[in-house]
Amino acid sequence: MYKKISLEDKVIADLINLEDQRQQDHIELIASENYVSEDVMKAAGSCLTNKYGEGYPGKRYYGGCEFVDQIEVIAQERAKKLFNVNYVNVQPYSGSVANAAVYLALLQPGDRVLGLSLDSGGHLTHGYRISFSGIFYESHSYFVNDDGLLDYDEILRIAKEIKPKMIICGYSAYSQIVEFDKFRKICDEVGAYLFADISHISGPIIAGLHPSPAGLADVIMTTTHKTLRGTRGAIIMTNDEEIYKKINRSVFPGYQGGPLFHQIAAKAVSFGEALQPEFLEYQQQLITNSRVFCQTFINKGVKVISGLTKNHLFMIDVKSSYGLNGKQATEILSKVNITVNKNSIPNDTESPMVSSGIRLGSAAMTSRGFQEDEFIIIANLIDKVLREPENEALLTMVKKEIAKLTNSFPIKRSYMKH
Ligand code: DSN
Repeated sequence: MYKKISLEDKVIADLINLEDQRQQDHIELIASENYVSEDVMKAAGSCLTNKYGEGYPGKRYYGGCEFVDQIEVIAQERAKKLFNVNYVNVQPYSGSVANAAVYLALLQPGDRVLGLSLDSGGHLTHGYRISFSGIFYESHSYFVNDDGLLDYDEILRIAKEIKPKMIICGYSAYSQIVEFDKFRKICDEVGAYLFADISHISGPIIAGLHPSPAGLADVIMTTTHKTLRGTRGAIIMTNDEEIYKKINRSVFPGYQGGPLFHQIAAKAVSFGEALQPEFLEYQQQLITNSRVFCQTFINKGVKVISGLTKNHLFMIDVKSSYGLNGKQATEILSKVNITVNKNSIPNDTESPMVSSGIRLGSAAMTSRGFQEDEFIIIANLIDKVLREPENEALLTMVKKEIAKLTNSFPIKRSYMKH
């Protein structure tokens, strides 16, 4: 049974326990967050944090790796099975470092890359000017169209003009299906590598609820802590042995030092959970919830970017819908214990620190057991609060409603049906 943490360092223990309470008391709608099982947390908090082992299983620079070697191989095997790929590197510390390693493996500094722009839903590491990807590479962008959708003919046109060495697909804030087969064709036409960053949609992909890039993309990267519901970190996958060798060299010694074996073990545990039938049910519910949540806003005339979502997330244009910017909307919702993040929207005139949108996701609250009814209630409460942000009586009432919901749906510490 999960208990509050007790440490000799009371200052840090108290702060961890306060954060735990915050997580219990808030409705978590940040699309990239989730609640891992207690088993995942135990592995992440284990003695493995003591171990160094630069290199790869069977080829380490340090002794004493007989058990961590086995753990790393199990993590690789489980990931291969989940994603139906031939080779997996499970060492990346984070998605951003993993993406940097992919660039290093496939490109030379200054090479051209083509990714979705940040305000269209792309990621910083997909070519944003102040990220390594925009600093060390010549980055170009494609954009969503006026309906907030990818336009594959337009992407092909840009690709022919730019002639990138690598095209990146897979996003942080795109709610529609990514057609990896179309991207493959575009890459074949212009002679580019296809790199799929599936961090947000890896859970639905595992469950067969979104097309998979396996067999289409040259390299696939996913973080492990979003819809996949594992510990924080990332993995890089490919079917090409030569690319795999380059990826391995780019991760270590290219960008990283010693692998974080406690995190690799925690990844392995979460991959084991994702191989269970309960995980597929979770993914199905997460998408059902997201669609109902999104539809409730659409029914109220709220401007949802790209229309009805097809995955676990969607974005609302809070400026045109409520006359608020994303920063204000985030702060107001936080007052009633609803956690979201501000997000740039297509053609945003505000800076990313302010933005005109918010991004909403269903992954975390679905893990707590929310179903359609609860997401409809939450959409109604969010809508009320954003329409009348200065109505203190309303905010107090909503906060009480939120407390009822969070008390009725405590954070689960195991997802297995025993
Ligand atoms: N920060 C992640 C997200 O929220 O989508 C991406 O890096």
